[in-house]
Amino acid sequence: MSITQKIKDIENELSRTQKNKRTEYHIGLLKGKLARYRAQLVDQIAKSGGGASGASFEVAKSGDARVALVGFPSVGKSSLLNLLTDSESAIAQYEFTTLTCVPGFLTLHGARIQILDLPGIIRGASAGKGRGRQVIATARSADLIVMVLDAGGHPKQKEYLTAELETMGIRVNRQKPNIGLRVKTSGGVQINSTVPLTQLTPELIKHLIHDYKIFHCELLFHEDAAPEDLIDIIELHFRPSSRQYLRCMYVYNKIDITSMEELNELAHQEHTAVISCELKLNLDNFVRQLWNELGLVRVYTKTRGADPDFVEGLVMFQGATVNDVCLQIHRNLPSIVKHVLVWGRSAKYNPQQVGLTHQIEDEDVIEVVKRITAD
Ligand SMILES: Nc1nc2c(ncn2[C@@H]2O[C@H](COP(=O)(O)OP(=O)(O)OP(=O)(O)O)[C@@H](O)[C@H]2O)c(=O)[nH]1
Ligand SMILES: [Mg+2]
Repeated sequence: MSITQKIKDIENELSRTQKNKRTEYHIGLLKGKLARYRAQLVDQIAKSGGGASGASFEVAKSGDARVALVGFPSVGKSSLLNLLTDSESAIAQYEFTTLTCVPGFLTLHGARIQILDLPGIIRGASAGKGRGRQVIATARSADLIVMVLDAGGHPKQKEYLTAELETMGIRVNRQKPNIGLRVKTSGGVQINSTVPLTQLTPELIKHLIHDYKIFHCELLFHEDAAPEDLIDIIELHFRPSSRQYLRCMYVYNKIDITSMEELNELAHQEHTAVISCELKLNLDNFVRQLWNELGLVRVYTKTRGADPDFVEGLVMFQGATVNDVCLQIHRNLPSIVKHVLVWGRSAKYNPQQVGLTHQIEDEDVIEVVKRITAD
């Protein structure tokens, strides 16, 4: 039986099994098995060159950030690309108009954002239907996934798409499970937790971990983890690139043909924007939100005694440190930095003298004072 079939069987069994105290253990095992088969599938695809990393669409990463438009056919992905960028991707009423990856650029607050229009995916994409695997493999390379949905579409469209991404190892808007795993050579399986575990029993944990031929390890749970969270941590232990934790923003298009009631409900969901490409409704808001979701920060540099250069700013991701900024200027710069002066949001006072580990914030100005100067 193929892995895809095995996955389908377990999914069916899970949907048939009623959740109660008696079936808890069984469900836990099924979930564990499902997660393992999914991991095997991603692995298999990667090895055959037919997916995961090997066969994403070959579009060079360029610009300060990459956004991938992912969605079912005909939801308006190409229409959105054409409105946001100066690229032209074919638009038509029929499904699967877009057959390859079409890149475009959006310049936002001085940042160059690469936007990828992708072919529509359908349910079963991760199992090899259509170009799904290639699409999802490309989405893995994005800094932000924009899930394009139809405001009047199937109520479960978001859930279905998320499941397809999950199967291919993409976790959206989620942190890596907070579980410590240390594999050892003796001592059996030791389980500790800082919170009560309501979804896992010691017996189930051991069963799941033994399936991976791990017999000695220390596990420390900092969260009330589910079986699939534990599997993620084990998989990450063996293959660090098998899971990707990506940000995702949802955009409901075609609001021109939905009722106010439906619209109101959609608009209040987290990480969500509602638009109409056809009538160009709410696009400004969408772009504003896109900027926030991307989490980019701009940094301006200045030299001693001169005004900051507000034209040529550097664009970094939130969480970047002074060290990252210096590296972007020149890879040898961090080694000759004496200290750095910072003006702006991240500074306690203006200017604040900081070291390389200082985290910068949007629109900070920095002046690098070198240990050895050229002059
Ligand atoms: N009513 C309405 N129609 C829209 C809107 N945006 C796009 N459309 C129409 O929806 C159809 C599909 O649009 P596309 O942009 O080609 O959709 P896509 O998601 O790129 O489709 P595939 O490439 O096939 O996956 C076209 O007929 C568009 O004119 C909208 O806001 N409102
Ligand atoms: Mg298209």
